[in-house]
Amino acid sequence: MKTAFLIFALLASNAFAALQTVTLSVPTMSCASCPVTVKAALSKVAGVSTVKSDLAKRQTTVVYDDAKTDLAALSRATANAGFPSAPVTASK
Ligand SMILES: [Cu+2]
Repeated sequence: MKTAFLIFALLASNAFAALQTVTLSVPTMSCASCPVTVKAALSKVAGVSTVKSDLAKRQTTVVYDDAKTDLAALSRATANAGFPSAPVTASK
């Protein structure tokens, strides 16, 4: 029963794996070089395809493959670079 569920979950996650777009609020971005650091950190995460930072809004929009990474990993990446972040919106 458990194994069957696991196999189903694996199949389902592959079938529905898709690019996700999330906007992260990065409140500590304060100068022109901050978004560069944030972008570099996010770009290193496997599965991330596009990173766009908006310094004025202190937000970064990330396009990622949800089969390879997740929101927690993205937040961890920015936090490790010195910029804690939190999702503003998440859409499919
Ligand atoms: Cu800065």
